[in-house]
Amino acid sequence: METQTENKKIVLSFVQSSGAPTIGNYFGAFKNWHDMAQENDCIFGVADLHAITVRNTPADLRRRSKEMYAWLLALGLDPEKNVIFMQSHVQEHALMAWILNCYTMFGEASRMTQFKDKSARHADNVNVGLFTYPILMAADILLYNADMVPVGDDQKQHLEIARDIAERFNGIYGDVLKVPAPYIGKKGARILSLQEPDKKMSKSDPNEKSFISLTDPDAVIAKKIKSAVTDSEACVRYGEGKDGINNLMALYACCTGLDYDAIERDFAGKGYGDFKAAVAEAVVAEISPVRSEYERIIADKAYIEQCMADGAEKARRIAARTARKVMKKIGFYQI
Ligand code: AQP
Repeated sequence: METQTENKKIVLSFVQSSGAPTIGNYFGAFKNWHDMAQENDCIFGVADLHAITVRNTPADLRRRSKEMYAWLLALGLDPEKNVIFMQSHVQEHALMAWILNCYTMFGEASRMTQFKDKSARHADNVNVGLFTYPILMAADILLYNADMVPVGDDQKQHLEIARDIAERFNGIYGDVLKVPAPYIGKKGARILSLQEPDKKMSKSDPNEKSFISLTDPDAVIAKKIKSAVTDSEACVRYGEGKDGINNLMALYACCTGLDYDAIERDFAGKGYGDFKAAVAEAVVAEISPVRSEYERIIADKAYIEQCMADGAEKARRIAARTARKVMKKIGFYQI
């Protein structure tokens, strides 16, 4: 996809290679990506540069990055039609991030809630990369002239700062960067932790019972859902003070397409045990075909690496053009 196809929007989204994807990633992002890829020009990236804001062993980072790339292929995203690439294979991301650092105010970066959450969780490693993460994300988005960026609710603030940075840059240099719009899917926008349902589900949560990973075997999924925190009312209904049940209802709705009224009707008079069993069955039915496809793809290293090389080449062409334009506008000496 060298240039934008007529009338199609450029849709861009990334996922960090910080662990196996969770059903939060799947419902909040991947399913929307799959739907959007049918009608738009899509660019999907594995954000391995973002993944080093927390410590990884080199072998783990390499493995996780390849695995996350394979998950994107397993979702059915077509590497010929879309650009699917590894962020670190395109050096313009780091270049553009540095440039945009200089157009971002310290105060606005300080307001990012994810920085506050993550620095509390990784108190022994509050590095500057964790702080400037949203600026690298702005670079990811702005390099590709994205019209739309489908993200989960948790990333909305980062998208807003990307828009602010683009507008500031354009205010100085003219209409250089495209200001992207967020796209937050209605269902699955925020899947919460199974153990602390006032927090979002995260793949790097140290408590493994808090998330369902797409690699979890069926029995583990059922066990994790069975031990999900609920409340003492024993009534399947969506309401205030029922974060745990609300979350399970959201998951069930994502899998079955039912709305909350229909779920309440179906489970009227039934206890949480029955409901949790139904949620587990629905989640397993939803993700097991993707997992089988992933297992097929991950065994084919040559295919994965060929897709990565093709994706990087396509991404580099677009990113290099934007970076050149930006550098020229700023006044870097060009030869
Ligand atoms: N719990 C969630 N509910 C809905 N959407 C979610 N996303 C992540 N968690 C949820 C969406 O998935 C996309 C890719 O996310 P990411 O991996 O790049 O970053 P993240 O938001 O930081 O995800 P994690 O799982 O919490 O990663 P770690 O633990 O490494 O920080 C994004 O569109 C995100 O909105």
